[in-house]
Amino acid sequence: MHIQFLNQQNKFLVSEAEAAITACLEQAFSRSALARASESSFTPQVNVSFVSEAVMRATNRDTRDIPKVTDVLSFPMLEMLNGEPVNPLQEADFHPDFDAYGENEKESGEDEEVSQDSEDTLPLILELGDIMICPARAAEQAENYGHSLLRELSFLALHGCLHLLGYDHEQGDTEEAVMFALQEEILTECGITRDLNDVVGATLLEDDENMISMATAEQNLPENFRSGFVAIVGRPNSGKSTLLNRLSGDELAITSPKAQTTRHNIRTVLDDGHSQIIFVDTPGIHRSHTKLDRYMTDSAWFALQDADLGLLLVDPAKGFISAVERVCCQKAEELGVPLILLLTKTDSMTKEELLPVIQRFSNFYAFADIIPVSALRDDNIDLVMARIREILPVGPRYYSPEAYTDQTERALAAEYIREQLLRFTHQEIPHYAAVEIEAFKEVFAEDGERTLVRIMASIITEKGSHKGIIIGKDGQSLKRIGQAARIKLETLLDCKVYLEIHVKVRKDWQNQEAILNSLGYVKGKAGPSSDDIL
Ligand SMILES: Nc1nc2c(ncn2[C@@H]2O[C@H](COP(=O)(O)OP(=O)(O)OP(=O)(O)O)[C@@H](O)[C@H]2O)c(=O)[nH]1
Ligand SMILES: [Mg+2]
Repeated sequence: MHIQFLNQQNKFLVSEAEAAITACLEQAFSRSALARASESSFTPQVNVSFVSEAVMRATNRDTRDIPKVTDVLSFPMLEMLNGEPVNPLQEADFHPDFDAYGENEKESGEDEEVSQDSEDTLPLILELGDIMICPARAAEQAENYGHSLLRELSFLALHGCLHLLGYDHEQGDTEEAVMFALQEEILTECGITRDLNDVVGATLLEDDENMISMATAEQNLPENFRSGFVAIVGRPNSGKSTLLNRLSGDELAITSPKAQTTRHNIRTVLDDGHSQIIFVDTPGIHRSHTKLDRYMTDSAWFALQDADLGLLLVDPAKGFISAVERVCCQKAEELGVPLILLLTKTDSMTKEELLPVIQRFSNFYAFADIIPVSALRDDNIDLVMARIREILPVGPRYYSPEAYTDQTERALAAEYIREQLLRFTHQEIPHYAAVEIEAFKEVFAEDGERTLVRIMASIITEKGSHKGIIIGKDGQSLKRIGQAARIKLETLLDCKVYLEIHVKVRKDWQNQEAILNSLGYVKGKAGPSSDDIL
């Protein structure tokens, strides 16, 4: 069995527990029907990652709508029931073991690309899925139960693995009895009993320097590698999404001169080999009138709660310190999250106009820094990046270095259509509208290249009169929206796009839980994005 361990937290050194976890997972697999099938034909693989409380809370929220830290989560790759695959395994369930190829190559000293022939001869891997464990939570539980952390970590990994193999205690009393008996049996067989105290299992790294060097060494990172979440918060229209786009160098978030453009959190990862920064653009914080408003403002608070650093964006033309800024500072102080104040859109202000605003804010709160910026003119953006890198804690990566964003093409398609709605209809219309992607069908050429995407979308609006305005005389307005969105989508998707848009009236949809959920605005969840960063 292949078990890939990935340590993405820095509170505990967990490598001590790897041997015990490996033994438990191998035992669990050996009792499944798959084990008999695997003899000599494939190797099962499980990925075990250890994550911080913040990442566990965010993942639990994004995948199960529970915004709380939990001990273990599992993400199966196969549909299984009590150790047996529900459907016969298919070719697509396997992939070649490229690591084995690398080893062979190293041995033979050759340095050529993998050819089709050698791929065919590589041993096969069957991915069973991922297990995510929070050692900080495991440590609390181990203390409460009075047993070693090794026992707790092994138990959690085994519990997660049995879920991957199709055991589910939540299905009923019988299923629970079967799964729990199996857990106990395997732990005993592996000698990981409750009274086992010789091996602790994981070391709490209290000494800062020790902690950092050990955690970064596990990921082979350069010394002083820094990482963390940076929440971009502020009032609507303060320039948050424009800044995110400038930082990511892409158009991940739509922007507009109208307030409340962004409706869900958008994450992007910037990794330069010396630091990994996860930026989170958030909806503008505003007074809630509807369930959608509440969802939007909650999303911003969630981001700040999970952040290592907050960027509070303020358009200095407003001049005064608003209630939103006051609450942001108060929350950041309570959470112990440092805040950098960014005074935005400085291209449209003089220095003389800016100075009293800087003075007012610096008297008001102990910001980690106050930086005037212009995303439009690229003023001081490098300085912002440098300050973020200085302030973020030293620590290992949260995501793989290739990770980029949590926005799926489907979610971006909906946003690009909404952007044109914001552009082509007047003030209140887009505010009362949403876009739902009903179908997203890709067409591929024989060589595997994507040649076409057919998108069917609906604009949902509150009133019949709004529908009439969106469609326009002889359908002209809807046509303009569709054309402009299609051109941008073709650039994003890098192929031809057929876009069909319908307009539907759903009275009071902004207060209807079912509609909000189908649009991805799920209570307690941070947005209609993929479960993970892609
Ligand atoms: N002149 C100028 N305008 C800017 C700058 N940054 C943003 N804007 C404009 O400000 C408006 C609002 O920008 P957004 O980035 O959508 O603001 P936001 O804070 O994300 O707004 P919400 O999503 O509604 O909370 C847009 O018209 C932007 O073009 C800047 O540096 N200079
Ligand atoms: Mg925005």
